Amino acid sequence: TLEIQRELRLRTEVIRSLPIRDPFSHKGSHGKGLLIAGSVQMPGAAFFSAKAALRSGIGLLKVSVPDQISAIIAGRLPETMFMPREEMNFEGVTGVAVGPGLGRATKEATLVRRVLESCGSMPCVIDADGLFHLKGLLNLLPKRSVPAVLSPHPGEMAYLLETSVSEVEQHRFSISQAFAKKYKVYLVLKGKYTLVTAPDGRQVINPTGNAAMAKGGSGDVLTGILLAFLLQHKQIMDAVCNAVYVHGAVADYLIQNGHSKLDVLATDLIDALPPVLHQLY
Ligand code: NPW
Ligand code: AMP
Ligand code: MG
Repeated sequence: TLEIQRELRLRTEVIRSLPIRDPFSHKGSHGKGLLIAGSVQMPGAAFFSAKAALRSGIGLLKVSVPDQISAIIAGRLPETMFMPREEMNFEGVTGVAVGPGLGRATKEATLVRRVLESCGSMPCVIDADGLFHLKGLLNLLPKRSVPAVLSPHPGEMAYLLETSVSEVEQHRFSISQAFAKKYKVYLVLKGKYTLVTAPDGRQVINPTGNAAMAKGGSGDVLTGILLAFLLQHKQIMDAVCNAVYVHGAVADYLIQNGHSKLDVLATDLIDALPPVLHQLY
């Protein structure tokens, strides 16, 4: 029998399940994240994900970017540490995000493969160009002991499934459910009313967010929030649903507080995390 369990993420549930910072905690208690992102063409994407992760409570963050852009990011975000691409390893890392601004050169596919094979027992987020490289590596997903989190927009979902965007949009629920179950992943199908599906098929619809987010960089911000939240929540489903909720709530907050839907930048989403999180705590 096909039992459909579908619900709307409620603000009360977000408030109930957001992580409580132990008064005796230290930076190591809140996750040691590794972000594999960015390229010479897209340093911004790495910056957006990194800053969003730091603004979302992550304890320590290392960023693996090409050497040519590390100074740009360090200059604007000195809280980050760096791991050169050639020396990439997962020592002391407790969670990984891969993909934003990575580019589609074939050598970057190795990075995604290494995350899937070496980090099977820690949370990981695969987004953007990470999803592009994942296409030939899908068979590695079900082998992981901790399911991966994938955050495609409909274009990326269509690419992974070799179908059209309109097909994805028309069958968001069934397509998401089949994919999450088949590959044992948490699937975040983005867009208005982003749909989160757990590996068991359970589905949660996100009520926050607006068309101000329809601009380059918005998704990269979500990747950072996802990484930070995965390292601080007990349940993966709560981490993912809360990240998506907060990401949209930030855009809603901005258009209620001095912004129009035209002018919101990815940077603004990150800068509005503090007041939005303040309201939820
Ligand atoms: P279109 O454009 O409407 O014809 P890509 P990307 C479709 C980085 N970024 N619903 C779209 O269709 C990212 O992190 C860096 C339906 C097109 O076919 C990635 O690494 C930035 N369809 C990289 O750029 C800021 C949709 O999918 C295709 C859709 C590429 O990511 C920008 C586009 O997808 C960006 O974040 C939707 N909601 N969205 C930076 N400043 O460094 C898209 N499509 O080719 O994967 O392009 O999403 O921009
Ligand atoms: P990406 O395409 O990866 O940059 O991701 C775009 C982000 O903005 C996702 O989180 C989408 O859910 C969100 N977004 C884009 N357009 C809209 C919209 N019209 N309404 C609500 N959220 C949107
Ligand atoms: Mg994206």
